[in-house]
Amino acid sequence: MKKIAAVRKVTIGFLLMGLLFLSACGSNATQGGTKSNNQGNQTKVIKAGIGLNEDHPQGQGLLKFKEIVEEKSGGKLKVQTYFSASLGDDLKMTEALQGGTQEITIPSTSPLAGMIKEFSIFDFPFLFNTAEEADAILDGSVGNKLLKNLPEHGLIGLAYWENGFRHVTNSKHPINTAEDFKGLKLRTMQNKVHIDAFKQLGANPIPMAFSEVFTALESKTVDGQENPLATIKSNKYYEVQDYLSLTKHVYTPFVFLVSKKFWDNLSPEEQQILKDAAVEAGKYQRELSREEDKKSLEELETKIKINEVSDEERQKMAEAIKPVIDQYAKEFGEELVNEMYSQLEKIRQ
Ligand code: KDG
Repeated sequence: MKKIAAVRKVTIGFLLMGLLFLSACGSNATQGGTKSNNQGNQTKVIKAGIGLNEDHPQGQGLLKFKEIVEEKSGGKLKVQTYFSASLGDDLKMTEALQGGTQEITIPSTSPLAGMIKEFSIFDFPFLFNTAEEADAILDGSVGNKLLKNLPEHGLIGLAYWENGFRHVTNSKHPINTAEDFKGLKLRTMQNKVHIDAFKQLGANPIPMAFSEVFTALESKTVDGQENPLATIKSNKYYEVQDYLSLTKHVYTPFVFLVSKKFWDNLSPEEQQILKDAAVEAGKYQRELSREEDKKSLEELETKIKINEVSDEERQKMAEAIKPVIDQYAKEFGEELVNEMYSQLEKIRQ
């Protein structure tokens, strides 16, 4: 009898301790983005993950976003930042937003074309001559039309940031002409316009996620890759590549995404804070990206053999790829594509 009473006492003791522990945790737990302190003041925690490093303009832009949001919300919105694909690559993080297990990511539009094919109109090689042209199209009717397609995919698009103009690195030979692409095993983003464009130039495109690129170059699974200068520098591709050819063959935007599941639970004031911060930090990020593009070129000149590609040869590459663009323009919708081209024509007048 005494023994049973003793066991009962111990069990009740453990149960009480367990409950006490849970309630203690409860007051500081991160539950679906919301945390409350002992005074019951609600703080919403925002998990924001990106693929590039903290030192990259994408990382610095995210830190600027965090600063603005926490300042404007008086600390009621807290941004937890995750860099270098620590939460996974663009597609994995985008799916996490759709599932509501992550709140923010800023992927390149190219991998998203698998979900919203029209995003790939920005992947047409040699489309933009300057970053300012890209800003005008992205921040204009064309860019906004594409953002409006996102909610049906469980995503909210707040702004476009800059990944930048892409150039080719490889371990075989400098690329001066379209001919020089022949037989090169080139890593591309998971984007069919990029894949078909490089195939059209005679290269052997191998799509893979961003975080796999360095190892693929180092192990010579691929001969080369293409990215903006800031990424080639930040991810130290010069350690495993010999040639950098300034092809400037395509411009890649980033799109600032929020989980619709999270967004729909925010107040209009909180939504406005995130929207304004994404746009303001985006302006800062674009400026930083353009400065970093110049600085990276200077720095890379001491680390890898660089060659310019003449406009004449870039023109020949563009002509060789044109059949691919014409084919995809039909698929993505000629009305939207023509709206983009006519706006570009106006800008260039
Ligand atoms: O989030 C970062 C990636 O979107 C970006 O680096 C993608 O340019 C990219 C690439 O080559 O995958």
